[in-house]
Amino acid sequence: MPKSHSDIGLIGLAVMGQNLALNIADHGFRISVYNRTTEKTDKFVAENPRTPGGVVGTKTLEEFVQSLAKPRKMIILVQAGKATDAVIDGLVPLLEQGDIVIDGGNALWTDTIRREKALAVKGLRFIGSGVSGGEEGARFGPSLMPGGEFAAWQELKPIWEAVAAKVDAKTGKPLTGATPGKPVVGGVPCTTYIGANGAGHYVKMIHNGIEYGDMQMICEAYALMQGLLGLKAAEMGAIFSEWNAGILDSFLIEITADILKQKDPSSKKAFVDIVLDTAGQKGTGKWTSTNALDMGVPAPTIAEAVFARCISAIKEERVAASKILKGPSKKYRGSKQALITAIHDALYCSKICSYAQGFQLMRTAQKEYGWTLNFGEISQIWRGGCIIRAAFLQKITEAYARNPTLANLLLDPYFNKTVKKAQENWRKVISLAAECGVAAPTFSSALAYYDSYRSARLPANLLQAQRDFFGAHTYERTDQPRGKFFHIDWPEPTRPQIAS
Ligand code: 2AM
Repeated sequence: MPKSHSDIGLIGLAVMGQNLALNIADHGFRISVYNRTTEKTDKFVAENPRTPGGVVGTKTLEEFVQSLAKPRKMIILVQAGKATDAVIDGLVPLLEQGDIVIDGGNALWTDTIRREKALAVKGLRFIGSGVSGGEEGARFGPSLMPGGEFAAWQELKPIWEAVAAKVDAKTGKPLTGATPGKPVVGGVPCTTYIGANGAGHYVKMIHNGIEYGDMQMICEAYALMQGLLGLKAAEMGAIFSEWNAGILDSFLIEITADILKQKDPSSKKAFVDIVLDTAGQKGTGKWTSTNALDMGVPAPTIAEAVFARCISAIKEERVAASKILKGPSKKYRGSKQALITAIHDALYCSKICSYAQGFQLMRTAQKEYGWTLNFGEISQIWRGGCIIRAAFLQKITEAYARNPTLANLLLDPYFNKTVKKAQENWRKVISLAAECGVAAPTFSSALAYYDSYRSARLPANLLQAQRDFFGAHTYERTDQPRGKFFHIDWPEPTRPQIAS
């Protein structure tokens, strides 16, 4: 017998919304859809007449709400920010106690905290869920990071687990091969309850910050192979393919290999060579870095990745500067293969540091916001569906299984051993980059992070003395317990006498 009401609804039929709606319908759930511009709804419904669950088009929010089974579950997938608030404001008067509103957009986690609170006062439940994986992920299995009331999550869980990406239970490798109407069967779903209120959107933001780091690090490996070895795009494409068969096996390395092998259809040149070197950004990397500064957590590699996009954006200024500012003339004359291997190792070590920073951010945020994050589960749900999916995440999952309260990924025996073994190559690459004038901001910042983190004593003793000198900011002593503060009377600094 056909259902009288839909299992779930979705508002916002842009690319992500359409794909997620079809994914949900493919799993046998009946879904109602609504879009501000009705023509989009009509077109979408007309184009998808036969799905296993069924897609129901609605023309007004009232009709949309009335079409849902109670307690109602509805996903909002509109532009983050004002549009989300506008949709929520439109929905609230139409909803009943216990209904569940799910924001699947890239919301700022503090907005999610605010919205959850405001809706809770009205007896409505709000879930902020990170959705990662782009268009393809939304269609055939994204990584889903839900936060909000636990009981509300349990009601959403069957749908979220069904539509999420799946990985093999033993190897952690993504299960692929889904086609329209035929989703992947079995496997471990890439979703889990993250925590209260804004936890899901916070973790999604960290995912994106890490993604910024991963992308920039790959670009630096490319820049180094090009700058130090003069390799051409296709040759580098082959190298990235090789790397993708090893520990760097990941979605981003795989697409990099494909991009580097791609020819430009009009000029027949290597495609990357005709793409202008200015990168855009939508803000989640910046949010991650701002949050790192706000919480006082060192995440320099992720921030460097954001700054690298910023410096890329000032193209005209760089072109002008390139005619004035000169670098070194030194060229690399050593073994090609040895340097390629060294760049591989530098990339892997830098990646470990970048992830270590992302996880440290989450560790501090959970204290700040009263969440209990499960880092092993978070790394598990990133193994499939999302942009940073990688074999490497299995190593992180294993690290947190060994020690759920691990202070820093670098301290895990596997990562410690890996960096120890590879650091000579890592350092060699960074020295060469400096000597030959190739910018490697995230590689270098990751190494500085590693060297700072492993230092029992940093030069901050001198810094604190400076602060005590000019501002009487006090200092702690190495021969006294922590928390006792001292100040000494400094001599007046000699200032130049101003003639009267
Ligand atoms: P539209 O098709 O009517 O523009 C991405 O922009 C999605 O968000 C689209 O589905 C868009 O609807 C929707 N959207 C943007 N701003 C909105 C708003 N203020 N209210 C409702 N939907 C909005």
